[in-house]
Amino acid sequence: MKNIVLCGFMGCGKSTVGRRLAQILKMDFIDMDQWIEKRQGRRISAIFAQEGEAFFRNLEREACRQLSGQQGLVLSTGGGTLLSAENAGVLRRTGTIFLLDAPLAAIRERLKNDKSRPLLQRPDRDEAILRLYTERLPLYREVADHIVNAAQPIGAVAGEIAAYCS
Ligand code: SKM
Repeated sequence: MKNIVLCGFMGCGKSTVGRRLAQILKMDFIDMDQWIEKRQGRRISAIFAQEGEAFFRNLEREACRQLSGQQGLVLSTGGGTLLSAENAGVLRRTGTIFLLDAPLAAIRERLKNDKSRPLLQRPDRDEAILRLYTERLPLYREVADHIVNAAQPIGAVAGEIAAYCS
């Protein structure tokens, strides 16, 4: 079976849905942010602070190359991974891309107490979420093979993707 690649904005549920989906389909689950953190031995927030965003994007590009070489994966990507046409092309070679399309209000709610996102650690956090969401949504939609309504409960989102894949 092709890899299942989950894409979408921070807080849309990629990691939680991915873990559930992998259980349902008996596939391996990899969270790309965690995969990068493990190999780097530091948190993404530290990578951003110590090396800058461009360095992180290179790590992401390398992760896409390596992980697209594996099979049978449910892969939850970082919120910015699939904004790169190169990354999308690499991951699509061996995978199908699903966008978890969550409404802005749900995203705001899920990100409310989340301090782990370097792009949102700023005084105008609310405006930053709105700006990034508005900029990114059309790009996510363009790159996705399928769009799933992520406002549903986790089990329903995972079930919908599993049904596409079986
Ligand atoms: O990959 C991390 C990182 O914080 C960047 C990011 C983004 O650009 O939306 C989302 C996170 O998953």
